[in-house]
Amino acid sequence: MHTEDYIRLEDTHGTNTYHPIDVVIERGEGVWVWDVEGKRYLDCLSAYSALNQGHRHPRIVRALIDQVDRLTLTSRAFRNNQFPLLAKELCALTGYDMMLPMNSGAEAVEAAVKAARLWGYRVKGIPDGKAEIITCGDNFHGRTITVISFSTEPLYRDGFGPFTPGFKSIPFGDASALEAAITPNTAAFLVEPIQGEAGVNVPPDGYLRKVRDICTRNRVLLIADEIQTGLGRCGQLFASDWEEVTPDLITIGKALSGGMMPVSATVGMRDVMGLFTPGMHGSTFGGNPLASAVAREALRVIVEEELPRRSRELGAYFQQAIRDLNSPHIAEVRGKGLLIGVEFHPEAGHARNYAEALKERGVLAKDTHGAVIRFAPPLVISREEIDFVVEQFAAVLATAPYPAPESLRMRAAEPQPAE
Ligand code: IF1
Repeated sequence: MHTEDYIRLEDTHGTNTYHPIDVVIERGEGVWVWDVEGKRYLDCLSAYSALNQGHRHPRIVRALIDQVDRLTLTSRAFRNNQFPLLAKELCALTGYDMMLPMNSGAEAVEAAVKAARLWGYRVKGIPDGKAEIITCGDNFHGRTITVISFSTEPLYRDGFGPFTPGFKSIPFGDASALEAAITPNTAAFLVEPIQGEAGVNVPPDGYLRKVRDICTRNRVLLIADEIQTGLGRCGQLFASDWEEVTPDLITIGKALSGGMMPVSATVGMRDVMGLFTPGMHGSTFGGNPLASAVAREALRVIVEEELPRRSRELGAYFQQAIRDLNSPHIAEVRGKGLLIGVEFHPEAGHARNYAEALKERGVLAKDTHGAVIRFAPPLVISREEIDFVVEQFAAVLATAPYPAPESLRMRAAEPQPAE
């Protein structure tokens, strides 16, 4: 079968929830992937930062194979010998007392919402059913009904009501808006340290420090969603570390398994996570021994291969190399570590055109919200491989008409396709 055969099958039998770049990948190793025609590409998306350790990191593959040959699943009705070790090691690494294991990122966010509400009622004394959680405009935290209940993106919400109540939205990056939105019934503030899906939106310096102080003064839990920004992606273990902020709860996912399988967790101190008692939460696969063994090795790789430091140093190098292109098409280069967003001027045309052109030159990157291309390669990328990406990007920019013809402009009327 060829590329078009796979595309036809997927479009016939797979629900149409994405507008993917039409490359059919069959093998991956490190930063490279190969399509079914044998063509090689450098992966600059890392499955939305689930592949910080690169495709099929040998140590994580080995951990997967060793564990799958012994035990894959017990459910939490019984105990296993891997989950306790993951719990201990994740808490030691993050500095928290307890963790709740889940599978998808959205499930970790849902668990954080439940933990915050439980704390609001049991500890803060909010009247039952009145807990409020403050979230940010342009957020992305997942696709479940409760999580899209606080999305501000019509494309993610329309047609799926009625929604879960108890959420209030404020502008991202504005600490005074948080102070103004807090009421005696506010249990928590949920925020991404950098908004990934919104287009790599970096808040003003000091924002996280300010919201930390506001939450502390008002007895509001600070929940950092580090599912995309965490585990080295932004140049520190967690993006919150840049401002030396310690959230009350952190959600973690994606690279927690090195891209092997869905593994997520919500971590926090005992005064919050200790409120859960048997029967209050659960998951068939949450904390399974296979996921636990894989996650333990995925974390060891992040620490021992110094991926946060690599991300910090190579991210600065990558951003500067793009800025040095001095392209008239580019309005801004932003981000932290190896989470980089390149925003195009409207006259440069839809970012999708640049993603398609990069694919033709062996680089896989993805546009988001029409005007931004995200460059987020695995953190194991080398300087020479970054140079390859920049060279292809320079060649694409050199041949892209500027201003772009009307046909290539952002079609604001059309909803921007989901990721
Ligand atoms: C899609 C992007 C979207 C996340 C943050 C929770 C989750 C995500 C900060 C939920 C997931 C993924 C989901 C995927 C595309 C991608 C994404 F932001 F990374 F670009 F959608 F916005 N918190 N992000 O980024 O984790 O349940 O998916 O494991 O849904 O299209 P999940």
